[in-house]
Amino acid sequence: MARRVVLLGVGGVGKTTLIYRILGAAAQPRATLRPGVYRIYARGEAIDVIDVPGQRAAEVAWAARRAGPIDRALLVYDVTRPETLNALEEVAGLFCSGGCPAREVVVVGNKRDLAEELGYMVENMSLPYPTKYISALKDPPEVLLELLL
Ligand SMILES: Nc1nc2c(ncn2[C@@H]2O[C@H](COP(=O)(O)OP(=O)(O)O)[C@@H](O)[C@H]2O)c(=O)[nH]1
Ligand SMILES: [Mg+2]
Repeated sequence: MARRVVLLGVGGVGKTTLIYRILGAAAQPRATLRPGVYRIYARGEAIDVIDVPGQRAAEVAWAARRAGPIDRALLVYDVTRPETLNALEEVAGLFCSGGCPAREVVVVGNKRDLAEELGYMVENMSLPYPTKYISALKDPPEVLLELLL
């Protein structure tokens, strides 16, 4: 069975942008299994990347729970918008309520490029998971791919 990675986060934080940049990096052909599920092959492994629809926290969390067991959940927020980190706390709480369906959870602070331009960045101090800061727009695809592996 393919490794399953789900991206969670409220609308506008850059989930789809991140997936499309990674798809561009996959050396082998990929297929869209159904809307929002992309299969890629990287380093000899099949990975299904699941882009959960929804704008609000509850919507996103429940859509993700319906996806079944997950190897890794990437909790994505926008480092220039503190409210997206607050919303992520709500998403994480609902997604993992009564037992987390993801074996691993990683927080992803996106839009680091924009934060550098603005001169401030919202760091994750509230969610107790390892955190990576990235730019889905500017980082090389190979670096972004590491988030899935
Ligand atoms: N500056 C900057 N903009 C980004 C980055 N990632 C995404 N965006 C922009 O943020 C907006 C929302 O992105 P999208 O991928 O649709 O977010 P989603 O709703 O989480 O899927 C788009 O205008 C993207 O171009 C980033 O790393 N840096
Ligand atoms: Mg999207």
